[in-house]
Amino acid sequence: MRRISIEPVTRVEGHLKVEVEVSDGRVVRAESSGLLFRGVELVLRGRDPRDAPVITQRVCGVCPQSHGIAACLALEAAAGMREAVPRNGELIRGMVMAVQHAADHILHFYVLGGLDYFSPVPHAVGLFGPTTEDRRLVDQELDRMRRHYVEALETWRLGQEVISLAVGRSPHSTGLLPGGVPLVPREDDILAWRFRIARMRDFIQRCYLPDAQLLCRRYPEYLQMGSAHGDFLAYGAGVICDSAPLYAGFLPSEGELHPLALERISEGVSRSWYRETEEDGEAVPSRLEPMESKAEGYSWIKAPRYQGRAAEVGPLAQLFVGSQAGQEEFWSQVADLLAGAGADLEGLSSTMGRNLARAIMAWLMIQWAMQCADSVAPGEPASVAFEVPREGEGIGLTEAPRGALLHWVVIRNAKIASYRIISPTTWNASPRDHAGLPGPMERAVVGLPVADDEDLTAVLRTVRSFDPCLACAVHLVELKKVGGETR
Ligand code: NFE
Repeated sequence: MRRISIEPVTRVEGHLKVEVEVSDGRVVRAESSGLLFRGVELVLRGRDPRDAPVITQRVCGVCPQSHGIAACLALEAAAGMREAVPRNGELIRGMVMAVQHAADHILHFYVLGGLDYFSPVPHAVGLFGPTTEDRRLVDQELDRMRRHYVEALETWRLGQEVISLAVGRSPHSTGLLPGGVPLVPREDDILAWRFRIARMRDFIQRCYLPDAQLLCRRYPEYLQMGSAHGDFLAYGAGVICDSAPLYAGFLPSEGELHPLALERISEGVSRSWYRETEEDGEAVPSRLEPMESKAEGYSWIKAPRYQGRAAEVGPLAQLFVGSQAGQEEFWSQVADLLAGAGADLEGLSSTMGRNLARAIMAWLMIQWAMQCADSVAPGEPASVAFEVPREGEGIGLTEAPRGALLHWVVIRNAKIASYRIISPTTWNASPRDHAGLPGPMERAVVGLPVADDEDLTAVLRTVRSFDPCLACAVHLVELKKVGGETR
């Protein structure tokens, strides 16, 4: 038995450690550790509720609009005014969200996880390329990938421009406010968005989808390994827009889609560096020296569970849930794209299936972004005034690029009394729970081959197929004065 630690895992956001035990050339056990903690929820306590979309966007520079939108949805729910948000506001939010997904997925393929298979720099290894000699693209294909890499960066920038033009700037947009988007869109605004979305759509169709399909055909065994055992959770679009390619529900590996029931969500801390006790419904961290404070702990990430199950979230979950909940039109597009990669839905729960699902979701989302832009009514307002309620409680559910995102706000005396975020990587990279059940990423790497007991290529490819973001995954820390000592 050999124990190997990868710390930090590069080409992911934030500080992730993955430790595996290897025996007879296979991973037999794994632990995923979030080694970064932050206190955004505690920063929010006692503040004006309108600060929530501004501050929670600082959780992360990759998916800030998801946090901004989830915070707005939670505040509007708490104020009982979700229905009052003008249709234009919902459409612009929908467009921003969809463009963010598409841009972020492109980034994963060409800059982060995709570089496990090809490199923009000839013969590069490690940070800029595969850590292995397992390179199967021929020179002509590699040249094409390199050209696409440069185009990917330009396309990513186009996405940031759409977001900036619609909601102020990116990252950390100023125009995501409760009540809607503070803009009366003109024809030329809509034209400026559409022009850029059309170019993004072209890139995804011409480059990203064929490239993702090519990797599936070149590395078919990665469509057969790396499953997290197939319990999937998705929250759906959140914004009220027609034809969003995102649906909500929990799909257990052995059964049919359940409608979402939020009371089935729990957050465990038995292996996380937090105290087991609950205060105001929140687990509080134990002390600043995490390694010493809880011997069995190994992560700052908590362990969220749905009905006790370690659900996987993200594009793969969005596709599986969507395939059960969506209309015919949704499914026919997806089936064709899977076929082009030599894949099918039944076997898609895998390392490469995650990457392919991400490309397919980018394609569906960019089309939806265009539909949203097309539906915006020029000259009509996109927001209404938001009155801070004295008392209230609200939940905002949406899909971030990496999956299901929840914000929950409690307002007392017109101030934030409590704020809770459960973000996608908290689900995917969660540690074991009190029952010993590993998180999805920990399960996905068990059984993977490790040549010579040391070649971790398959492990890294699988970890990065989740596109983990540790900045998003860990949120809560609370320092307490105990007997004059800060803990
Ligand atoms: Ni920091 Fe995020 C996304 C959110 S991941 S990137 O997508 O929420 O947990």
